[in-house]
Amino acid sequence: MRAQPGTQLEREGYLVLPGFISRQLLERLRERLEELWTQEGGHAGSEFRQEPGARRLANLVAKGEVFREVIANPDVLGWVAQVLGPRFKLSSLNARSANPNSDCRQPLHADMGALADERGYWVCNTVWMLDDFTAENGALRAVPGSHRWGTLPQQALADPMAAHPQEILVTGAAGTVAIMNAHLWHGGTANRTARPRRALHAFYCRWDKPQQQYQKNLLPAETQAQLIPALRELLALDDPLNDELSSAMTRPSGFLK
Ligand SMILES: O=C(O)CCC(=O)C(=O)O
Repeated sequence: MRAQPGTQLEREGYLVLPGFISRQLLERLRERLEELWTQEGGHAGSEFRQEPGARRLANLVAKGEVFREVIANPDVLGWVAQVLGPRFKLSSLNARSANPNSDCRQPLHADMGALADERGYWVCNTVWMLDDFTAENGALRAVPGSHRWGTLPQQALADPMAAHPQEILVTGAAGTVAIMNAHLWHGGTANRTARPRRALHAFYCRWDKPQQQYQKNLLPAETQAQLIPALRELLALDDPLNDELSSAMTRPSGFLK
């Protein structure tokens, strides 16, 4: 089922679900991410992208059972289906922590530089807030309705870094999940507090598009062998079309491309 015209997700391009992550899951996610940041050190995020002003981690499906729970959450998958239709797959699972006392912010962008095509929307992100998202600590900014404009910020704006007159901040308490049509113009803002602002990005794409991170290549064979059929399907592990599309991806997508 597609998002119905008139629903907030279709009209504004995002939806905020407060209190979605249980206290126990929140703790497990924070603990595992901090462990990985310590273990990976200067390489953290390098399978995808490293970013000034933020700690990142990539390829998280390969890095713990707890992350496989996240990507397969049935309620989230239901919301994603409202954007992408019934046939979609995981594109990537990354973490991003906006560094304390940093001026760094992101340009407005659509994920993968994606524009909706003749079949409709093809990218949907879900932002799992592991800390409070506030006006001071690097909450996401977004321009409501921009997923329907058929143009990208770098084409339409003189300066995608600048504040947009229609932008809003997507805030929420730790434990909130935001579902976001990823054609929506959005970006991270500066964290002016003394504590990191951590989030997971479980990113999905339509069945006929390449994954941002080719899961079959990135997941160790032993992990793949243990996965239940529903997860294999979500990760497109047995999908020849995905092999063709995703293996042709030569470099990760940047913000503006
Ligand atoms: O973590 C965030 O606030 C959003 C980051 C984002 O939009 C991105 O990295 O593409």
